[in-house]
Amino acid sequence: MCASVFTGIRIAPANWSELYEAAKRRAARAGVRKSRSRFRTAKSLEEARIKVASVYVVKTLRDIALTTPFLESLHPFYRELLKTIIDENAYRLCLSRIYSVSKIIEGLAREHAKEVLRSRDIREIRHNRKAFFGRLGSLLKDLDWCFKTLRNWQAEMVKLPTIDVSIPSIIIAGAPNVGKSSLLRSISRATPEVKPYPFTTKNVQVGHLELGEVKVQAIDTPGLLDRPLEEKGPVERRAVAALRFLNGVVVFVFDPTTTCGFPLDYQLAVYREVKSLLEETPIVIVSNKVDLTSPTQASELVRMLGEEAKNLIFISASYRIGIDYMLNEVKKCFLCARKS
Ligand SMILES: Nc1nc2c(ncn2[C@@H]2O[C@H](COP(=O)(O)OP(=O)(O)OP(=O)(O)O)[C@@H](O)[C@H]2O)c(=O)[nH]1
Ligand SMILES: [Mg+2]
Repeated sequence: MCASVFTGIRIAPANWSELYEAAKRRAARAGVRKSRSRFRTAKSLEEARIKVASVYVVKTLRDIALTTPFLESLHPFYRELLKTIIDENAYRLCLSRIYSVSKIIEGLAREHAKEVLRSRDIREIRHNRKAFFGRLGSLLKDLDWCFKTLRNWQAEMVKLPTIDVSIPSIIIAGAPNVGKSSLLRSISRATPEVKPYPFTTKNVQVGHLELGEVKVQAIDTPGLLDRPLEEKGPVERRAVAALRFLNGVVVFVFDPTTTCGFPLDYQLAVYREVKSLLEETPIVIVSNKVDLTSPTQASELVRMLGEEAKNLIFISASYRIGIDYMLNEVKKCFLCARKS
């Protein structure tokens, strides 16, 4: 399994003073070899304090700025996923501010260390050291909002699933509560939460399986509502990201029993919308909850789908009915997609 693009992130401090105090503690522990003159020892000591504090802060700031992924360097799927968590402009701004402040601190430390060495008496040495820590404090204070905001986003980012964008995916989509997570459970080793009410799944979730020789991943997505893309909230946009940017086959799930709480014409509108999002990704349509479905409900779905009903597969995710047949159809789609 590949490592998530969001692992190894340096988490931002809880607030500016956490970083500032840590730098001061490190500076206080700095030691120098004593020279014969008290004046020279004081100079070396204060210079060392400035160095130790600045090296620590600069490294921390750079680690935060450089290990938190740049939007542009991410695969479009992860970029879209990240956009459901962050405010794009603020994210870019904070990362670039954190980085530029690290450069300012570097220059400032150099300048103040020189001032310390140029000092004519002990009072001046201390004054220069204090001036450095004062400037350091106010620069970090200005980053306080960025630290807090970034830290909250990072906490969400590390929870995002590890999806290998280079291997084929079975992307399970549909209206809420139709049985998507139950289907993921029945075809893979994943154990996502299944509940008898809508909006249980809030994030994309991944499970692994083999289709013959081929290793694939199955992606369960949050339920989609019939509303335009611009009106979709972050949870739905995660499903859209998977549909638009992952390679593979989409399995669209209908629930003709409507025990999911969404009438068939509503589910059909969601289906049409999903199809419009897909460019070349093949789509397999399944009618779930066959164990509960009456003949009237089944024929109503067939009627509504018209021509497209010829490929409809009746399954039960809970009772594993029709699942092997469905997987075989999915496999055929993978093979077709690879040939074309
Ligand atoms: N009888 C029956 N119930 C099913 C079947 N598949 C799923 N269910 C039930 O339908 C309800 C919703 O199932 P989930 O798998 O959580 O549905 P979901 O589409 O993932 O729901 P959201 O994540 O909220 O969008 C649960 O009570 C399941 O037990 C099935 O094949 N037969
Ligand atoms: Mg679910």
